[in-house]
Parts: sequence; C-alpha cells; structure tokens
Amino acid sequence: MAPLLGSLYLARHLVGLPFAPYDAFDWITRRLPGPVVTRGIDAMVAVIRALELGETSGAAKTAEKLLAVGGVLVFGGVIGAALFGFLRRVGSRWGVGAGGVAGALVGLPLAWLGVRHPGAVSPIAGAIGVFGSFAAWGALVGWTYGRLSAPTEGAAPLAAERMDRRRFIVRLGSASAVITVVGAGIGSFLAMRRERSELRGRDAPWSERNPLPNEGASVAPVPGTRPELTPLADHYRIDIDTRPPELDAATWRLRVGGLVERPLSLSLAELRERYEPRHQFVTLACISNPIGGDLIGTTRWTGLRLAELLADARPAPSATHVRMRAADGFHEVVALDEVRADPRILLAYAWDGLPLTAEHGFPLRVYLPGRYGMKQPKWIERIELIDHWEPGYWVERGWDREARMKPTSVIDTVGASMMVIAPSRSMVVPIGGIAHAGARGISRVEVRVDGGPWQEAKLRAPLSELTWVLWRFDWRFEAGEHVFAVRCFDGDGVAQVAEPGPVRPDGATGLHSERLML
Ligand SMILES: Nc1nc2c(c(=O)[nH]1)N[C@H]1C(S)=C(S)[C@@H](COP(=O)(O)O)O[C@H]1N2
Ligand SMILES: [Mo]
Repeated sequence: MAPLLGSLYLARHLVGLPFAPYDAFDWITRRLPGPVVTRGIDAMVAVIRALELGETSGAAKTAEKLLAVGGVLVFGGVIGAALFGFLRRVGSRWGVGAGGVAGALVGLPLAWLGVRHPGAVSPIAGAIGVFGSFAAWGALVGWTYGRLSAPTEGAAPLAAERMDRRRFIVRLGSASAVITVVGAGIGSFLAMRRERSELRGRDAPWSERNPLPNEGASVAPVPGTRPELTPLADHYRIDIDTRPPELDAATWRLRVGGLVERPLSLSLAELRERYEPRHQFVTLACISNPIGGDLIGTTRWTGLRLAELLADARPAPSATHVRMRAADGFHEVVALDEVRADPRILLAYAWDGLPLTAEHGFPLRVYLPGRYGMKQPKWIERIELIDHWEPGYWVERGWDREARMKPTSVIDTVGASMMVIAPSRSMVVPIGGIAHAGARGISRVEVRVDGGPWQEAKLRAPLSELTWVLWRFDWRFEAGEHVFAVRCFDGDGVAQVAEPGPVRPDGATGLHSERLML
C-alpha cells in the first residue's frame, strides 16, 4: 500500500490524477456527526499547541493529510491480511485473481470519490487511473502470497526454498521502500515547485506599493509585536477539505437566484467592472481560535457591496434571507435586512491588492463585519434569496447561530531586550500586543502585573474600525519572575470576558497572560 500511495502521489503532481486518501478523508469527515468532527479538531489543535508544532492552521492541514494517508495504509494492511487469510484456505493459485477482485472492490468507491473532486486530468482518465492502480495493487498482493507460500505443499520447505523466500522478501521490501520514497519525494518536489512559481508569478501586494493609512500614528508598535498587516503567506487558513477547490476564472459565474425578479449570472470581470470597488482593512478570526492563538489575521479586502448586487437582482417582497453556497459544499445564511443596512458587507475578490489565492477563496468570498470566519463562505458560486432562516454548515454541526466576535486581547511581546531609561531615570520595559472586538472597535486596553491594579495601555490608531488595535504598555522594570495579563473593552465599553471558556459553541473567553523571569 505504501508504494501504491507513493506512486499515486507522484501521479497527482505529474498529471493531476486524484489522490484517493484525501478524497476518502474528506468524504468521511463530511458525514461524521458534528460533535465527533468538532472534538477531533479540538484534540488536533490542543496537540499542535502543546507540542508547539508551528502555525496552527498549517499544521492542522498537514495533520489531516497524514491522518488520511495513515488511514489508507492501515486499511490496506487489513485488506491484505484478509486476502492472505482467504488464500490460505483456497490455495495460492487464486492469488492474482482474488487479489485483483479485492483491489477492484476498494478502487471502485475511491475512483467515484476522485471523480467528484476533479483534478487536472479528465474525470474518466482519473477514475480509470485510480480503479486500475488499486486493482493492480490487489493482484500484486495476491501474487506475493503465491511467492511466499511453500511451493511443495504438505512437505517441509527445503533449505534452498527458504533462501529463495528470504531473498524475495528482501527484494520486495527494498522495491517497496524505493518506490514509496521516490514517489513521495518527487511528488513533494513538484508540489513545492508549483507553489513557488505561483507566488513568483504574482504582482507585488498593495501594501508593498502604498503606505498604510495609519502610517503617522503617534503610538509606535513595540518591536516584537506581530505585523499590523498580516503578510498574505502568513494568514491563517481554515476550511473543510484537505485541498481547496480550484475554480477556473474563465468558466466561473456568480449566480444570483431564488426569490428575485431578475436572476443574475456574472463573471468575475463583470463583478469587477459593473460595481464600484470598495477597499476595507479587516481582521478575520476563526471561532476555533483559542485565547492567544494564531487563527486571526488582518489584510486589505477589495470587493463590491453585496447590497448593490442584490438591489440589481430585485429581491421579491417575500425574501428575508440570503443564502450563499460555495464550491466545496459549504453554505451560510445572512438576514436580508442586515445586508441592506450594512454597506460594509462585501463580496471580495482581492486581498492586499491581489486576486484571492485558491486557499483563501478564489474567485469570490464574502465579508460580514463582526462575525467569526465560519459565517463567511469562500469560493462562492451561488447566492439565493429565501423566505426563511436555515442553519449554515457549522451551525448544523453545533456551533453558534450568530457567531459574533468576542473582545479578545493578546500579549505579543514583553520587550525585555528593549529596556530604556525613562526621563525619570527608572528603567522601562515596553509590552505590546493586539486587541480586537469584531466591528465594534476597542476603547481601552489594560495590563496587570502580578495581580496588581489594572493599568491603562496606549492604543495605536488602527488600520480601520474593523481591524485589531495594537497597544503598548511601558512597564517600570523590576527584576524577578512576573505574570503579565491583558484585557480589553470594546467600542461600547463592554469588557472582555475574564472567565475561561471553551471555543465551542460561540468562541473562547478568558484572559491571556505571560509568566516570565526577568
Ligand atoms: N467555502 C468555505 N468557506 C469557508 C470555510 C470553508 O470551509 N469553506 N471555512 C470558514 C472558516 S471556519 C473560516 S475561519 C474562514 C477562514 O478563512 P481563511 O482560510 O481565508 O483565513 O473561512 C470560512 N469560509
Ligand atoms: Mo473557522
């Protein structure tokens, strides 16, 4: 099974053959009950953070892929063992035939799943490729049984036969190892090369050519604070499949239908040309982001106002909700009144001045102010007006209906190496980080040292009312071990919830703190 997967992985990156383990994994996770999936994700995020395996969303995608491959390896082992058991009863001359049938039975559903998630190769070629390679794998396993079972049945094996068998096992093992390593190695190399050439082919992002709107802000970020505008390559990514859908700009259309007088079908170019482009700096966060976690990022979104597009479709008087459907089967619903009342709701096609990448929703995604990412589909294909509310993808799986972002604040750095001597001659250590409360803004950030009084931090003018705020607190240094904590208040003066609470169902609560020996 390992050499088969190595070869399939190579074929995926060479000619775009479907990669069966990912197809199977995505199919299964869609069908698991919500609590099971959610618990799985929680466990994965906990392990990634405990073992410090790096940036959470990237590590999680890698973990999903490893689970997918590991699952198929185990499954292949079980099928192989069952086949050997069967052949022990019926005799080795049935090896190739029975193995081929077993492999074909495994290959058939996998070929079907592969066709449903098309790669570069045509669906028929993909299906034949997957089906054929699994059938061949089964036949090979069956043939192996024949080579391994004693040729002189009934009698004790001769010394020469034992030698022969040992040599066969060594050769089989080395051939398997070589094919697996070469397939996986060249496949990864091709994948990496493609990723790099895609990045090189792109123009420079907007932020490299323009000053940020708060350039002259009087409060400077403490060195060591995360970048105010997240570099595109570092923005977290969360979605339901192991791979993003790859949509073709030439054939993609946004269809607007349902309870409308004038259904629309628009290409990306039409969306760009017919509607005034709007630019907004936005902080997006995942509802699964733990306190102090990295599933949050800020960039400049460009797109059209959803309200303007809907006005052109002329919603019927009975329409109350807007349903958005995405290419990966993800869907969400927002109230029509909310869309009409909030001009900041966008259908975005660019991030930081560049077309959305495949990972981040090319060609079109929605932005809903103040909501966690789970309410905001990427890869939108259809917008339908309907006359009722219905649960979206994650709401169906037990997450909150509203998913409104909660006030949250994080200590990014305690700049002990940046100690400065203040005019008062005492030593000062700058502490810095972010605070965010959806679209409500931040009115105040406070820092507490060792359970002392809460003290007000300085706020840097943010990129927009929709982004996080960078804060800094200049602390009078005292040597020793200290615990620093931070809390924030949203634009309405509502305090961040201090009581620790889980991410499910409506977002984490609790305060971020750092314990340091200085
Ligand atoms: N079509 C689609 N849209 C989606 C998702 C998805 O799985 N499929 N995930 C959502 C979630 S849970 C989040 S947090 C954001 C993440 O957006 P990003 O990956 O661009 O950071 O996308 C949202 N939109
Ligand atoms: Mo999310």
